[in-house]
Amino acid sequence: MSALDFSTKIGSKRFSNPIFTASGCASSGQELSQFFPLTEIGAIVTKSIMVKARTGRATPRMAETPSGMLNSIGLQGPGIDTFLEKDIPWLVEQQAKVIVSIAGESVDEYGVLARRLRSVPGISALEVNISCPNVENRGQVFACNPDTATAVIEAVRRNIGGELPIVAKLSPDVTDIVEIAGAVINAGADGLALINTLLGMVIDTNTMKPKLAGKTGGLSGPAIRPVAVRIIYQVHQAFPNTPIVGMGGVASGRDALELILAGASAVSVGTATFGNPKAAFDIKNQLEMLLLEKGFTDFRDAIGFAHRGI
Ligand code: RRO
Repeated sequence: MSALDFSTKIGSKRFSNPIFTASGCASSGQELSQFFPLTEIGAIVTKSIMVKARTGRATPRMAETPSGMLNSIGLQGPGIDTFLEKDIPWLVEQQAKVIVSIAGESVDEYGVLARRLRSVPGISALEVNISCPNVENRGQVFACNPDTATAVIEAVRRNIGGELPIVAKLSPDVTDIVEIAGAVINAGADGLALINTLLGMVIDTNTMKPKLAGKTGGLSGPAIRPVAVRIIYQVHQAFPNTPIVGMGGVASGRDALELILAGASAVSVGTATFGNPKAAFDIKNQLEMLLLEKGFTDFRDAIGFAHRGI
C-alpha cells in the first residue's frame, strides 16, 4: 500500500487521485480506455456538451505552434440527448468518476443543461465552461465579464440544486482574473477550472493566409504553463478555500506538481494526450513518486505549498 493519501476534494466530492483529463482532449474517454482503465485517474472531464448537436467550425482547425498548438474546434458534439443516452451510461459502466462540462450560447441554455443533468446518477461535478475562445460572437465568452459570468453561474446553481459541485472554467484572456473568480464564487461556484486556452493566431508565410479556417484559435500546451501557474497562484492567494482544477501545458508529474504548489487541488491533462494517449496515467504515477520523494504523506499538504512562509 502507498504511504501517500493521494485523494482530493472538489466541493463535497472526493476523488481517489488529483489527475483528471482536460475537457475537449479525450471526448468522453472511449478512445483513452484502450490505453488504461479510466478508474486509474481521478476523473474524466467530458468535452463541453451543448443543448443541440453541433459539427463545429470549418477545417483546418488545428495548427502546431512553438511548444503548443492552436485549436478551433468550435464545440463539436452530439448534443445533450445523445450524450445522456450513450456517453454517460458508458462512463458509468466503466466505473469512471465523471465531471460533465457544459457550454451554452445563452444564459438560458446553461440553465436548461443544468436541469437536464440535475438528477442523472453517476456524475460527480459540473464544469461550467464559460470561456470557449472559438465562438462566433466574443460576447458569448461569458467569463470575460464579471456580470455575464455571474448570470451563467447563478442560472446553473438555480437549476442544478444544492447537491452537485459547480466548477466554473475561466479564461486567461482578462485583465483581472481575481475579479472574475470572485464574481463566480459569489454566484455559487464551488470550484474553478483554470485555465482555458489563450486566444491566438498563426499565419502561414507560404500561403500568406491564416492557417486555421476560423482564423483565430485557442493556444494550449507547454507554452501556456507559466500563464496557468501565475493565474492559479493569484487566485489561490485571493480565495485559498476554493478548490482549483488546474490545467495548462502539463506534460509530466513535475509539471503537475508546479500547478499544485501554486494552489491547484487537481490537475487536468489535455494537449499532452495527443502525443501520448497514456499521458494522464503516466503523470499520475510520476506525481505520486515525486510527492513521496519529497516526503509528503498527504497530497493535500502540497496544495498551495509555494505560498507558505512568504
Ligand atoms: O471546442 C472548442 O473549440 C474549444 C472549447 Br469548447 C474550449 O473551451 N476551449 C478550446 O480551446 N476550444
